[in-house]
Amino acid sequence: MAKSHSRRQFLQDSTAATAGVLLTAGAVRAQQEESHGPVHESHTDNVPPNAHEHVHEHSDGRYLPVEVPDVPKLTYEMDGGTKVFRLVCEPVKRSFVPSWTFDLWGYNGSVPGPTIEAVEGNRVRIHVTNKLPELTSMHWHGLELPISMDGVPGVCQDPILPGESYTYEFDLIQNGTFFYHSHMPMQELIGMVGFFIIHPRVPHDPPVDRDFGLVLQEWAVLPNNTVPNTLSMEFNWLTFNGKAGPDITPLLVQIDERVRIRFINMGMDHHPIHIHGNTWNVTGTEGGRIPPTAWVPGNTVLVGVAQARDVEFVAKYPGDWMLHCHLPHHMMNHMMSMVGPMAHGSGVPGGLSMTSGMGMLQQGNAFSEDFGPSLGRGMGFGSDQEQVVSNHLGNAHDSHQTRPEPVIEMSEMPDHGAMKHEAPQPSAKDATGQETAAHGDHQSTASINARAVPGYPQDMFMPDDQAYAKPENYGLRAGWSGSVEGMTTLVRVLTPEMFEKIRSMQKKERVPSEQTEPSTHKH
Ligand SMILES: [Cu+2]
Repeated sequence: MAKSHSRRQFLQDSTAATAGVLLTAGAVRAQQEESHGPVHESHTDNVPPNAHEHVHEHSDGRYLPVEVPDVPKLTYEMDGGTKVFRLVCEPVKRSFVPSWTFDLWGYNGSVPGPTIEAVEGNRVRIHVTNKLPELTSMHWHGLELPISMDGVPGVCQDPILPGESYTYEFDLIQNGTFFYHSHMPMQELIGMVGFFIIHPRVPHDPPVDRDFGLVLQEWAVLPNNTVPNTLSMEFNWLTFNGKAGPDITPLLVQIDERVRIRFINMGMDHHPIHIHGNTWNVTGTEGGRIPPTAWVPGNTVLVGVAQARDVEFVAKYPGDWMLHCHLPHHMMNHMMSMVGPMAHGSGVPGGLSMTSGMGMLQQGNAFSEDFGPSLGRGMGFGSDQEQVVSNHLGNAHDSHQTRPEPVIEMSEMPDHGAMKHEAPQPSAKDATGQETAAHGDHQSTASINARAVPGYPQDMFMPDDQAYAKPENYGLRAGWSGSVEGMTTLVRVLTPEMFEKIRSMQKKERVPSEQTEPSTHKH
């Protein structure tokens, strides 16, 4: 803490005095390392984090850029005193985790859309081009602007038809965490949202050393589909920045740095975002900065739909701290709603009906006799018909002597592999040379008579560190990936030595990693 404070004090005295603005340690380092001015985005699906860590130099001053892992920044050109941005609405393919690629809609080849950063007092012009097969429009969520710029089709403007463009232009009179999104609700749910960060003209006190952004989204993808079902009210993929754990790039900070994390939520659920081992203050909402006297300490912040929340804390404790939505189902990947035998190792008895898998209505409308009580919120396969099944894997006579024998023996089930354990090779080494956990065979981690215990199985621990080996994950404990799924990532509080080591690994890997993930989008 003392170190951090003195460093900030030093910067305050030496740098900020001349620049007229306070620059933090990270910004100074970035300024030294990276070239100045906007760079053109590559629109790759997996942009290395911090690839855009640089300080813009314009007449409006400098700011510490927000790091939005796995999402590119939107670049701009200057036209006189106006910042000119270009957004293209278009279909996007996005992998939440390797080998699970989905058909979404987003902006400039990215879901969520690229991050807009500007400064309070800026005038911005944003050209929005529609390359979707249907009409759209853009809403600037939380911004105070002329009604003609508010982006609601019909109410304030004509819709932007396929192939057409619309130009928005307005002054930024606020600062804080905002977002942009299509004003078509179903387009919001298929991905069309992005950060709109407005930095204050005078940095907030105390300044932060690291500033991160996470976009919260959720998806319902039926079995054997790649297109999210935007009608669903149940969700089986939960993402930060268009990635699901363990594929979300962790947030890297150094011990004693002051950290801000910004969250925005565009989905159907509210997410209680929780951090382990640290206490933060909620310092901002979608309405901007909260006065320090009204900051609320905590370790869980409820980020409601359409809300933004900023939290800040000093990273005092070294370690890899979980940061996750605490809804249990939001801590898992490709969940399928089902009643009956859960499967570990043998797969799910799928294939009865694709549409029944996530509770799509099949027997009338939402208010019909069948669905009225649940308002159409079906539970999916197996919940709407009586079946003789057991919720445990073993011999039914072991614990449920009055219950009939299950009609389906696990050994007879076809292996669909949907929930199959992906077992890493014992003693395998990942790309960073670390030993990976030898796990995978679930039977080996359960007690001998596990199948006789009603309720078994419940755990979903399926580590596969090798699949997620990258510089940002260097040094994590073997088996880490087993506990980082869904809307879950890590805040890695690192020693300066470890931090610099990972930074240098990132630089070495930047070019190869872009080559191995070819972009399908060329602009
Ligand atoms: Cu959640």
